[in-house]
Amino acid sequence: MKITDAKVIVSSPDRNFVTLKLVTEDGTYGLGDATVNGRELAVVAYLQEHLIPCLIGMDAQNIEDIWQYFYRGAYWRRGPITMASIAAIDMALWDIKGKLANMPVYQLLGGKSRKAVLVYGHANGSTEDEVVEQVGHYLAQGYKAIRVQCSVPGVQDSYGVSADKAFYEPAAGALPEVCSWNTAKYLDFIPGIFEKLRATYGYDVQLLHDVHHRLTPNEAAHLGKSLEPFRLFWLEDATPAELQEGFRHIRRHTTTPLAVGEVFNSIYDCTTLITEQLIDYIRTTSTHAGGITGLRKIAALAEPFHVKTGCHGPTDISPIGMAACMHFNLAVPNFGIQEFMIHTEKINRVFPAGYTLKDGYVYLDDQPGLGVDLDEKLAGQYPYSRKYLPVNRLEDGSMWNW
Ligand code: EZ4
Ligand code: CO
Repeated sequence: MKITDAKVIVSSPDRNFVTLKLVTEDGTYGLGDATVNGRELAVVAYLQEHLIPCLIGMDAQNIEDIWQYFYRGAYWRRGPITMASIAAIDMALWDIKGKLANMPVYQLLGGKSRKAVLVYGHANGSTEDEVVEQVGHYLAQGYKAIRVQCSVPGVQDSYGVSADKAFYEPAAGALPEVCSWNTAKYLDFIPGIFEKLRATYGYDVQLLHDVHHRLTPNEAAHLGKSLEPFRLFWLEDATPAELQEGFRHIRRHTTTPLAVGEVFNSIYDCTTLITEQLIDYIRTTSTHAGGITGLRKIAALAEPFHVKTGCHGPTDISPIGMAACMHFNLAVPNFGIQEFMIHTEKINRVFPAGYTLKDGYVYLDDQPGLGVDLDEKLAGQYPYSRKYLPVNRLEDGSMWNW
């Protein structure tokens, strides 16, 4: 079943998305997500100039071989741009295989290991009271797990807090917004938020928090300890993880569960973290870590080491990337949780998707393939516009991690 056509579609229905469409000789098509927030056109060039010329004429049925061809065959391996490009091809090929087999992709991955996918929502607020109210709002909608972010008094533009409560989107502007950071103020403030939340709502709801790479391992260890009484589901990205060994120190000092890996793009980014059992959840996601094939390799490594999956799922993952995660989540044995952000109506019209949220779980319908389409005509009405993620500086002006 030869691949006869490949097209990269860039559109911006409320935010930028890069979508790959592969067509086979019998007219079957598959869709893949290649969106790298703030660096979109680098992936477009990589796909158009370097991968698509090799892809035309290949047998769409050989998913693993095509994955290996673009991974091993690149000479310059790994990296977010390469792996997002491979991810889009991989997703489109799983979509095609599902359509050819007349089965949803999760069936091809071994079938359902659970009835539905547990997801977490995002409560954020500028004050403690607002956060408490927002958590209540998510509980009322049936969410079982909620990530909580709050503005830190004295810190301008704290991560994860936005005016639009349903749709958090950090990418904006003609140039990167400059945020500020103060570790001492943050460490002082955050445990009180969780104390208040437990006092208000008890321990039945799962609470999560994202540090967004802002602490050193020692500071992270301290925060993990101070949060222990409030029994978080996880503490995310406590420190940057280019140095995987950095997590040894955090792990030794706290029982707060640790999650990391949304910016990872390959299994080699997490071998030490997984095999030394330094984390509890691995956050690699389909769009950024080589598609469903990449995720399966990482999850298989993680399974014997008691590490569960917790795929990244912000608004910059398109409904196609989200569906790829959902099929994987339904089938993978060591599933933990899935991050889930509601896309806007406009996005959902461009990408009509076959998954639905109900009472804190996402259900997949039984459409063949990934179950997401792309309205190309509508997508064409929303042209790309350059957007950047923010950057972060300390109060003395030093660059810090956003
Ligand atoms: O900052 O997706 O857990 N979620 C996150 C996200 C990321 C954005 C970056 O593109 O950390 O909000
Ligand atoms: Co995160």
